[in-house]
Amino acid sequence: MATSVIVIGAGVVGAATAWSLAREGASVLLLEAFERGHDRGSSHGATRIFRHGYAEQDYVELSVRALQGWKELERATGRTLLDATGALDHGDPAALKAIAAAQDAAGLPYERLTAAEAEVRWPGLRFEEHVLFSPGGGRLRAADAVESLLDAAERAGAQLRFGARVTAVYESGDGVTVTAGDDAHTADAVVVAAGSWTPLLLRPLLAANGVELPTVRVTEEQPAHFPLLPGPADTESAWPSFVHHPTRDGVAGAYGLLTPGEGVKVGFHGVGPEIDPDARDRSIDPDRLEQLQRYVAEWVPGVDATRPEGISCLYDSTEQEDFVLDRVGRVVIATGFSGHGFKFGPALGDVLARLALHGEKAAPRFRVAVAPPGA
Ligand code: PYC
Repeated sequence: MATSVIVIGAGVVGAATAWSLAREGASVLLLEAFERGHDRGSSHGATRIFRHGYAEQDYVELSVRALQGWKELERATGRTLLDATGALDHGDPAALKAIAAAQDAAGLPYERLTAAEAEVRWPGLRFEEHVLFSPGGGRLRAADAVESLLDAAERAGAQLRFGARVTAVYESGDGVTVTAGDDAHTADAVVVAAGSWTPLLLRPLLAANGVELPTVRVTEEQPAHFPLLPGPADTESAWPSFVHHPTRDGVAGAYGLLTPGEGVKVGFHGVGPEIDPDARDRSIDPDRLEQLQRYVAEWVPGVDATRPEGISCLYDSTEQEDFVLDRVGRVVIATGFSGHGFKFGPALGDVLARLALHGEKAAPRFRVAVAPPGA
C-alpha cells in the first residue's frame, strides 16, 4: 500500500512537497488554513528573486537543484515561471568574495564589475563597492509558481483541501493524526510546512520528544513597489534582481527586482517587528515606509521613490537564517525560511518528501537539536 502523508500548508514549500510526494507514489492529503493562493503568509505576490549567489555550499547546491525543479515544473505545466534577468550582488567586499568562492566551487558563472561599470550597464541602480553579476539568476513568477505546483500535485494524485486549519498534530498508535475543525486525519507521516505557523503547531510535540526547535522569529516585513521613471531604466531588460550587502554593522541589507506591471519591488531584509501571525492588520507603517523611500532615493534612481505601494508579508527567521528541515518520529518539520526560501521551492519539496518517505536526512545545517537520552 502507498505511504500516506499529510502536508500542512499550501505555500510554496507545502505545494512543492505535495508535488514531490505524489510523484513518488505517496497518498497525499494537503491541508491549508486559508484559500488557494492566499496572501496571509510568505508565498504571495507576483515575483521573487531566483539566485545562486550564496556563500554557503549547502544553499548553492539547493539552488542548483531548485533550478532543475523549476524547469521541470515549466515543462510539466507548459508555463513560464522563471525569467532569466540575471542577479546582482553588491556591497560588502567580504560577502562578495565568499559568494564568488562558492560559485567557483560549484562551477557557476559570474562576472565582476566595478560600481562605475555596473552603473553604466544598469542605470536604474547605484552600486556600492564591488558588483557580482550572475547570469543564472533571475526572477520567479511567484504566484504562478505556487499555482503550478498545486496544479501539478493535484494532477499527480494529491488531494488538496483549503479552509482546513490544523489545530493539533500528535502521534497516534502507528500513525500521526492531525485535527482540522471537526475532522481528524491519520497518516503514516506529516509534513508541517505552515510557514510562520509551524513553530506554534509543533513546539509542544517536539518539547515532549526532547527536541529543541531553534528560535523562529515571526516578523512582518514591509517592502514596496516603486514605479519606473522615464529614462534609460524604463525597460524590463534594465532590471536584474539585486541584493545589497551592508558594508556597516547595524545597517540592514536590501534587495529588489522588477515586478512587470507593478514597478520595482524593494525591501530591507528581515528588519520588521515581531508579530503574532494571526493578529496582524497588514496596515503599512508610514515611518518604515519613509525609511525605505530614503534608501530607494539614494540607491535606486531608476524609480520614483515618492510613489511607493507598500506590501505586508511574513518572515519566519532563525538566528543564522538557516532553514529547519528535519524529521522527528513521524513528523517532518519545515520552517525558518527567513525570507529567502521561495527560490528553493522544488528542491525543498524534494528534501521534505525524502524525509517523509525514507527518513533521509538533510544536511546537518538544517537539523534540529535532539537532547541525549536521559537529559
Ligand atoms: O532572495 O535572498 C533572497 C531574498 C532576500 C530578501 C528577499 N529575497
